[in-house]
Amino acid sequence: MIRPLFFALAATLSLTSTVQADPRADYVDFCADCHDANRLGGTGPALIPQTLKRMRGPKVAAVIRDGRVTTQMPGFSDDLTEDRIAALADYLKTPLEAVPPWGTEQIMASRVMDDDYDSVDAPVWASDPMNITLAVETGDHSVSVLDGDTFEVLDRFATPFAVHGGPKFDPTGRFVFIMSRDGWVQKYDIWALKQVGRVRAGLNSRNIAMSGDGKWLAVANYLPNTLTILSTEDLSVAEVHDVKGKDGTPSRVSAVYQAPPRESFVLALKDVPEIWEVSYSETPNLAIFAGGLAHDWRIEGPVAQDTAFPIRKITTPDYLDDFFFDQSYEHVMGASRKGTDGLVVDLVIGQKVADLELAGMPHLGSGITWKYKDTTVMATPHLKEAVISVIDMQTWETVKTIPTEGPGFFMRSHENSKYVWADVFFGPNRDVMHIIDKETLEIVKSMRPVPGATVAHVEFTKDGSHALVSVWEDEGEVLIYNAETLEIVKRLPMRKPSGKYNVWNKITFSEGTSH
Ligand code: DHE
Repeated sequence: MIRPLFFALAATLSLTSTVQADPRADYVDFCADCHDANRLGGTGPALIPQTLKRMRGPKVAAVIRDGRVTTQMPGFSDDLTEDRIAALADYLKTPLEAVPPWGTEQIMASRVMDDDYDSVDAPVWASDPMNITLAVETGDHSVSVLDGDTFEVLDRFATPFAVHGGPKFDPTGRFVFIMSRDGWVQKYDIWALKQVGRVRAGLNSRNIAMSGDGKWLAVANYLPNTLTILSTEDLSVAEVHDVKGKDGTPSRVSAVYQAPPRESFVLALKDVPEIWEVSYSETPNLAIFAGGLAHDWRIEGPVAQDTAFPIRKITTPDYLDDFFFDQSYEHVMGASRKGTDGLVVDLVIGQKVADLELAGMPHLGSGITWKYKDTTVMATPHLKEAVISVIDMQTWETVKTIPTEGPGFFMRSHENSKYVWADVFFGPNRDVMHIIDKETLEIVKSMRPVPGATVAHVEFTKDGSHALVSVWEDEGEVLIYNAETLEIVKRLPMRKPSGKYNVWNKITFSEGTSH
């Protein structure tokens, strides 16, 4: 990074002087070049509390002082005193005084389509296209494209900074869309092994959802309080909805999910006790939202069929942050903000139909289902309690609460596997992976593949024969297990690998994976 001489001189002099810390000035001198004058990100990520809150304790100050290895972020310990570093770190954690407009015009201006991208007629590789698996590596913000049979790495490409949530495949499994917390959406062509383009759909975003017909991508935003709907074809903006509850209260969007049989997106809202359903049907059929609820519909934006996304707002008895759907997508399970219980809303009638016993802050987004006796059960880990809840999806009763060696984040299984894999993400036993028998609901094995290292998040191959487990460390790896014998058959070195996503399991909505 080249800094004008007078800045360097001024900074060096101030090390020994008694100059009062002025974090705003230090931001302009040392950070703005890469992170933008408004702190919303440039070549470096956004430096706002919404992004930085994940870096707990003194970590922000440590990055300013020491930099980040293998990135372009230098350390500033030669330029700034400890006091000034601490003041700058505090400044970055204060909310922006004003959020700049980020509507259609700004989003479209951010869009970059790659000049060197050429479409191909067939994959440029010979692997099974349905068994491709992506591994997100958060250590250096990249994705590895794996052949699901040989586990050969076909490509490794750069993503935007800090990817969150599952990448979403189009229904053919050829294109994948990846979102970062700074609101960037990347389109990548798996056949061509090339990025197609990127667009910044929000300033701080949560996750994305693909419409069942593959035409639209919905982006849930915290900043601004909007839902952005993009065309999957060219990442152009179809609509940007201001998100305001029935009484006009603006709200952040906690998450957006697709409900393919309903031809809609379903939104969890952070600041109003409502569930929203946004139709992407070309002929929105109000009859499917039976029960005289047509008055809940509101057409916003242009009325033309191909650009209007009608919204239905359902009032809920509580704020719901996180969702899980049954396979029919009629019922949505929601976790209450208090983290003490949950409820079930029937989307057809727009009403709560059951309460759920869910203490310990369930992470419903990573819940899974399987056939159990004569019913279907759903299981979810809890972020604040060392248990897994197993719930009957017909009666909504808790079938079993399975004690674990610590709170977990992710769970996975596969139709062809008799086991559920559940990590222990928090606490001293975060190196443990539990194996649960789907019939007995007992933990049958607790594995510690790399003692002391966090192991988390599992994905299966298309046929369920192998399970891929992340060793979630800077110099980490993805361990390939034989899913039957539970033996490791291969190890792939990776940089802090997080989620893995198999094309087939995702596009067929396998019951063993999150949707
Ligand atoms: Fe996630 C998925 C919410 C923190 C890694 N996370 C999701 C989803 C939601 C969610 C709603 C499902 C959306 C989807 O995939 O489309 N996550 C939240 C939070 O509210 C929480 C607790 C706090 C926050 O700051 O956002 C949170 N999540 C984290 C992390 O700290 C993790 C471990 C590391 C990171 O990268 O930020 C993390 N979340 C993930 C991953 C998925 C995810 C890897 C996708 C899982 C999958 O298999 O689909």
